[in-house]
Amino acid sequence: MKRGRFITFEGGEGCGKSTQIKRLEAFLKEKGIDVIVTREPGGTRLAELIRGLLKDEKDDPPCDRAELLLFLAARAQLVKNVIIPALNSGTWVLSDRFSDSTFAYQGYGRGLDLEVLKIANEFACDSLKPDLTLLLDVPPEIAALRMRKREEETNTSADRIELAGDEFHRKLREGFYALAKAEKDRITTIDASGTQDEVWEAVCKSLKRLI
Ligand code: Z5A
Repeated sequence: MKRGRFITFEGGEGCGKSTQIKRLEAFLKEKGIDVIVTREPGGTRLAELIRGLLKDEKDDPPCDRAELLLFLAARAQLVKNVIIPALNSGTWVLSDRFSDSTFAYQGYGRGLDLEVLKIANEFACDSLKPDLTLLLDVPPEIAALRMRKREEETNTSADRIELAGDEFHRKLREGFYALAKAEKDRITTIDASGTQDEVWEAVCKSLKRLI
């Protein structure tokens, strides 16, 4: 049995990950490839409960270290119960965020020690690494416009993490650039400020080495 491929999508909020993942899922299914989509935090019952705590707890919001550990607990559960079994059975896994988000948000964004994060993250995900990571890069102003439009359309409001200020989002973007620079073979950066079709074209191009 050939192991499935593990592809992750990363970037700041509103960069268009979910939109492109849906397209890729449909594209792979059309090619006859078994594929599942997961998201982080989330993807199992326990991890979805943790997601609720992380995004919406306003009365007793997690401190930075608690936030890190909650993300990692959700990841450990998802990796063990969903991702590894799927990959071992030959199914491809597309994940809306994975470890790079922890380095970008909790490391570069919140300022937690990157070396500690590395060890803790490897423990949580049993050293699993994506075969390919697509970093959708979009200027924060464009992302903010998209998010506002979506909030109006769906009548929702920004969550606890989305409410972090401009300085946080600047550090976050720089963090993603640093991660991409350090792992050029795994992480492909895509300009995601164009139309959905333009971004999809770039996604397809970067998939060539896997398909
Ligand atoms: N987080 C963390 O801190 N540490 C971690 O380890 C992990 C996560 C794993 C999860 O939030 C939060 O957890 C996230 C990081 C943190 N923090 N924040 N904030 P989430 O899962 O709720 O949301 P998200 O991951 O940030 O994604 P999102 O907001 O749902 O956006 P998206 O998936 O990247 O974009 P989208 O839904 O595809 O598109 C957004 C809107 O733009 C939508 O209306 C689309 O129709 C539109 N769109 C998409 N593409 C385009 C283009 N090309 N042009 C114009 N409009 C577009």
